[in-house]
Amino acid sequence: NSTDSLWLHYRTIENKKVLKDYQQAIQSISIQKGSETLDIINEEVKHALNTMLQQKTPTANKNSNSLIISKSISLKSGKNSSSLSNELAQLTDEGYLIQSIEGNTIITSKTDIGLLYGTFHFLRLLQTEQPIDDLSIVQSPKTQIRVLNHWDNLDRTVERGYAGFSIWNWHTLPEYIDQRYIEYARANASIGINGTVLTNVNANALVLTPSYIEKVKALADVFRPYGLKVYLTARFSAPMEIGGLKTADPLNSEVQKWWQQKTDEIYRSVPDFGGFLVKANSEGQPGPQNYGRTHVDGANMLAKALKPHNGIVMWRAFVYSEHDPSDRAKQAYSEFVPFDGQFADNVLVQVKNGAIDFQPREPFHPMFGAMPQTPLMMEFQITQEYLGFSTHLVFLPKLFEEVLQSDTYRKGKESIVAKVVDGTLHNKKLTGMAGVANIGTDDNWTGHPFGQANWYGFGRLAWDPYLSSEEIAEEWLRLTFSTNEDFVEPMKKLLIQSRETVVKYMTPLGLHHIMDAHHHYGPGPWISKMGRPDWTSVYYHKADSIGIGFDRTTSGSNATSQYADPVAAQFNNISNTPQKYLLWFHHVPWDYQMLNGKTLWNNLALTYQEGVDEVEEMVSTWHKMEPYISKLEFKEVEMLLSIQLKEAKWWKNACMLYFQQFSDKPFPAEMEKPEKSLEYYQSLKFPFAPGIRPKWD
Ligand code: BDP
Repeated sequence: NSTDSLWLHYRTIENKKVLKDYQQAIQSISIQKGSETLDIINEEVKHALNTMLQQKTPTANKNSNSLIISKSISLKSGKNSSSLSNELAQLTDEGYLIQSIEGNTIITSKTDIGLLYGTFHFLRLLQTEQPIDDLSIVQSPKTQIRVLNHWDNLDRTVERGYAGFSIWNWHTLPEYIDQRYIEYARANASIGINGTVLTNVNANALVLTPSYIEKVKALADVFRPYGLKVYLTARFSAPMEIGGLKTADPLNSEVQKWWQQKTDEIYRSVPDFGGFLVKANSEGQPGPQNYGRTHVDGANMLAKALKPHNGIVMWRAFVYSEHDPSDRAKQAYSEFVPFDGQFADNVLVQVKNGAIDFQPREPFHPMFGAMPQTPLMMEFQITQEYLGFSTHLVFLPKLFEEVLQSDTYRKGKESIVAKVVDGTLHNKKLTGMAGVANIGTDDNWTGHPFGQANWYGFGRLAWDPYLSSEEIAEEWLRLTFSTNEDFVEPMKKLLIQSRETVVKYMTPLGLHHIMDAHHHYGPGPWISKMGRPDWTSVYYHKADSIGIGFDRTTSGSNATSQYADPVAAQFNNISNTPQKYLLWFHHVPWDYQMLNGKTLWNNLALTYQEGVDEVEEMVSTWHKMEPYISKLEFKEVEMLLSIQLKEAKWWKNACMLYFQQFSDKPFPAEMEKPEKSLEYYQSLKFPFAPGIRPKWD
């Protein structure tokens, strides 16, 4: 199966002419030696060339047609290094050059890791069959912290995980190094991911005890030569739970000392430890507010302990209080924006892409651009908690791109979210992007073979938030399956469309959070009794006899006022609000006439129907792909698509029947009639739906 080895399959070059060109261009290789990372590069290149070019490329220093991989400082003096000095000066420590010079191909950088990234870039060019005779590539990552967030528990269950158990086998660590750890590090390095938070944000303090630190060290040692740093989640109450203190008050000197000593202890084992990720005072997690202190007090206390070691704090902004009756969409902004400028300089505030929670579609989070003096880090969810788990094919880079390209207007036009994330909008030194991982013990790593594209795409966008989702789709398809245009073109179209499709059959026109409670599997627009109103669906869709949608304008919750003015004005005005966000910002009458001249009710029905029809198209496209895919994978995806189709219909039927109670209108003729009754859909229960979840919801 191609997907067992992720996007690093290194198939023999399919196109005969291209193969010949490559064989011609790479007649010998010369790769620097002398460190673990350089050894990894040597092995990777040899293995890749053997299989892709079907030849054993000799190691020699020929005068031309050579592939030379060497740090800039060790490049043979002479034309090579001097002609590159301008380009070299532009590189960050992780950056690299790939240049064709006098018949040779030279990959160079300032550091071993830069060289590793450059090598993977070059191999990607071969895998995707790009010309390599006139290369002039200068690359540095646009963000600094490019991390996966594993919501992995110490018992190996994964919160919102749909690809098996956690790949961290705490039981057999530190002695036993699973080959998967190495493959994991290699895959991340190949797309430029440079950090991993091993543990769940709903944290367990035990990971900070000596016997776990020893295991963490073993993982860090494996990851280090791949440029991958280890981070941990810090449970705020750890000083009490494992430290025997009576308080975790961040202003208490004993507590401060405890964290300082704990941090020093971690660094003795893991000298390049990255730092802590913290979920505090959110959904039952402890935090500084338990002691009447603020997020700043909490974050800065940890930052101080990490500072001497160059560690960082990633403090999450995903907060909403049970005591705050205001619109949940407003709460993170209200709590954090007043603190702008008060966080220590090694703190990043980690913000989810939207203000509610990883929905199939959300407008960008209003915090982006609103804290000019605080590094804000993007948090995307790669695991598909709200997008069909690992049975639905949804290409997330399209969603990520939509957010990154959104214009915040914070400094006038073109103040897009990508510029907040890469720090250029407000000249930030510390920048980053986090992705909640979709990785588990499944053979294909991500449950759905196409889930790999989301891990891949996250990494590529963390490196360069300006990449287009089309580019990423094409790259991934070519790397993973085939470079045949008859495969790549239709499948690229399918991937790009898949995100809009899921929005259409789950939450069209700005609807959100109407999935079933707890597991979030399937439709549950009727969910109305939960521990808190903002855990119900009715809180979000507000359907009644007049219409549907959440009024977040000035006449409603006024969440629109958290956006910069042209954006706020746009969202406040129903006729200017993009239809994709209509019900996010407005409570709209069922008869409201939309751009196509049809009523809201009919548009709702037609959009759900389109979602279903588009999954049908996906199925038929897939059937044409059989010649390009292994038998097993073809079958797997075929089965998964049939689940997706069944569930798309389920979403449409359940939601339309439920909303019909309020609209009291017939379904338009173009909508296929539901097969079952509303009572039937409401009676469905799924005790086996995967993805362990916390007690609070
Ligand atoms: C929600 C998940 C929950 C997480 C929470 C978070 O349902 O499992 O703990 O986000 O991000 O999406 O902290």
